[in-house]
Amino acid sequence: MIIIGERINGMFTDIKNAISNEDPAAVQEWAKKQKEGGARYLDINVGPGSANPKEAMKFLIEATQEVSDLPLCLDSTNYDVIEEGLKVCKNPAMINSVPAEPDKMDRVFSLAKEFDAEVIGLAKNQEGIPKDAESRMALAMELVATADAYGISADMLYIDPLVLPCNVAQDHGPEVFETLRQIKLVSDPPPKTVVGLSNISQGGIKNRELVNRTFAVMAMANGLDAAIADADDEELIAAVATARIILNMDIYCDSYIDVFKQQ
Ligand code: THG
Repeated sequence: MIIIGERINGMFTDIKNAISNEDPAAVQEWAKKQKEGGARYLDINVGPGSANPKEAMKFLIEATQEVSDLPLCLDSTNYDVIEEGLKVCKNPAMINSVPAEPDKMDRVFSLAKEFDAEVIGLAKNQEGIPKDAESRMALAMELVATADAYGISADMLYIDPLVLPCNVAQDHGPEVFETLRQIKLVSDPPPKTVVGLSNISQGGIKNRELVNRTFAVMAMANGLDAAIADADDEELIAAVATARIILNMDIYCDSYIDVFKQQ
């Protein structure tokens, strides 16, 4: 499973302060730390309530790229902010994200084509996030078909079935796993899959890291390809590396956790 480091996000106080003080230190520290932890992409999110989100996005990207060559996952619901970010990315990026809504898909898939970017498509639309796997699948299929019409092949697309906190939406868990399984049957090649892992334990759940880790390996067993996650959680990384051995995705060697981090 590919780890997309979640930590460069203005939802965290140190990153929020870095933006308002235009001080890149915390951003760069997290860029380096997440790569060392095993992240293969870095999520970049200016957070809620940024006064100038376009400038903030550019600042975070430029700060990150001074110390890291990892591809970036530009995380915003404001597509002008995404576009501004794509212009300053050195490597092809990932756009995070687009729901299955025609006007938004038009904007995002056009940007993806222009900038050769991968795209995360969300299993939601104007009506919100459906509960059952069937309805999530209908939205996934709409995303795959629309992307194809814009010349974006399924392997450039990551479908996010959308993970909700298990203390408020416990009944969604099995539906998410079922969706992950069915997505691989949609097309050949199939789209990839991604989740926001820490969502599962948001909102005052005890043992957050254990909940995240357990969800991660269960989702991997159902075919999950990538997760926006805490690359600084060594036990999560160890569990993911171990699940890859058990699922026969990597060759066993005694130092497989170190090997996973360096891949
Ligand atoms: N899908 C996609 N993108 C996403 C998400 C998703 N991007 C954002 C989010 N969800 C994934 N990233 C995070 C980052 C942090 C947390 C959860 C998900 C988190 N933060 C602490 C909290 O809320 O408790 C903040 C603590 C603090 O303020 O210090 O858990 O689902 N495509």
